[in-house]
Amino acid sequence: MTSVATQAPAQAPIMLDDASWRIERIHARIVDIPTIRPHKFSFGAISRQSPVIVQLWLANGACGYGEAATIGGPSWNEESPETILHAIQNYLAPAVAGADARRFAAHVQRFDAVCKGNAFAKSAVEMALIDAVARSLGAPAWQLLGGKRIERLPLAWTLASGDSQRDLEEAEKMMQARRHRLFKLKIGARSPADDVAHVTRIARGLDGRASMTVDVNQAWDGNTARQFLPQLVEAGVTLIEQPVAKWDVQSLREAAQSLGSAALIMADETVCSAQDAFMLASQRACHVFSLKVAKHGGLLRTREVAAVAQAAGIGWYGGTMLETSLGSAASAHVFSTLSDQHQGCELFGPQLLVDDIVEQPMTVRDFELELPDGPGFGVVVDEKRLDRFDRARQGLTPATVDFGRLGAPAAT
Ligand code: MUC
Ligand code: MG
Repeated sequence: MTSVATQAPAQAPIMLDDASWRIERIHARIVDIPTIRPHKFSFGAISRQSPVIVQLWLANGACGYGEAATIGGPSWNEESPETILHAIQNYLAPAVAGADARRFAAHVQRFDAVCKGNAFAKSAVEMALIDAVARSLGAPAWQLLGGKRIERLPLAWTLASGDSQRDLEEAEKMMQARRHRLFKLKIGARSPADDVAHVTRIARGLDGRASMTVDVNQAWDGNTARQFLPQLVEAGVTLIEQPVAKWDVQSLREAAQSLGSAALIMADETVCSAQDAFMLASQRACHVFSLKVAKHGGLLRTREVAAVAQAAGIGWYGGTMLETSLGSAASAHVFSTLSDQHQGCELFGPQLLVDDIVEQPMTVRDFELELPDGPGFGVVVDEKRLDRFDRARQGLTPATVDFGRLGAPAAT
């Protein structure tokens, strides 16, 4: 069935009677968009992203959009495009159908009552609610999120082709184009010694013209971290993301305490809820939180985690789950309302995909992302491109993750 979304015109009439804010319809779909090259993590490689795109219509005619992207099916965390779609269609959408869209906090609470976990799925519906209400008001979403404080953020690019020379050529291109001079290297798939050699090669090629961080995506145990983190710092790495398993808070804390001022330790997979944030802060287990709208369960929950960080003197970093410009713009709106104790952001997902689903992506100028205005998230979804990548229309199979490094999954 073709769902023709009618996006409210920029200057939608502000309907004041309550009935006009009623949630009339919610539609969700998986879209499969190839990446421009393989993107390799410690847990496997991807060659496409499969975000779930939510459309939500209000009685006043406004249509809002939300997105939840995860990586490599359920190999980054427990959620996958298929579970996200299932949770939205069968539990989250029915939980708010017919309700007043403006009651965001009440809906987030309702989501938790009907559905434990599934933060990625919840974030997509909450995002669409906020977009629809903001569009109805003809306002930028940041006005509903506390107000804009930051206009632009340094924008990181992730080097993850799996080949040092190719990574260096990519970095060179990005610096020439004045798009990126902050590079995040994915490591953890090679042996630690080979990873240190790779990082050293990249550092030599960048030759002080750019900053370098790494993301180990949980691949090292405490002993490996103890032995090899100093070598990464020696090679010029200034921030290390999730070096150990998300549950291994003691090793994370030890790394943060031992590296002192030489480099920052950032939690990613460990910090999902505000309670996780409080636990990490009370144990002084890291210096920075990677904020991601998907893993916190929405824009409001992202602000909760950021508030714990600010109270504890912990910095924040605008993380991504490699969303299209829709989810990236939504993240940019909430990041724009936060404190200036940040390490930049990595909302580069749209450039990793062969195509986007919006008419006009956000602007990148002089190595920084310009945080967008509205109405809504400030991007206009292109229905034709959305349909082109719609899995239901293409019959595409879910993205596969190359388990080369991890050994083929046991035959079932
Ligand atoms: C992650 O773990 O940080 C962010 C950038 C990237 O390349 O992967 C994501 C996920
Ligand atoms: Mg990470």
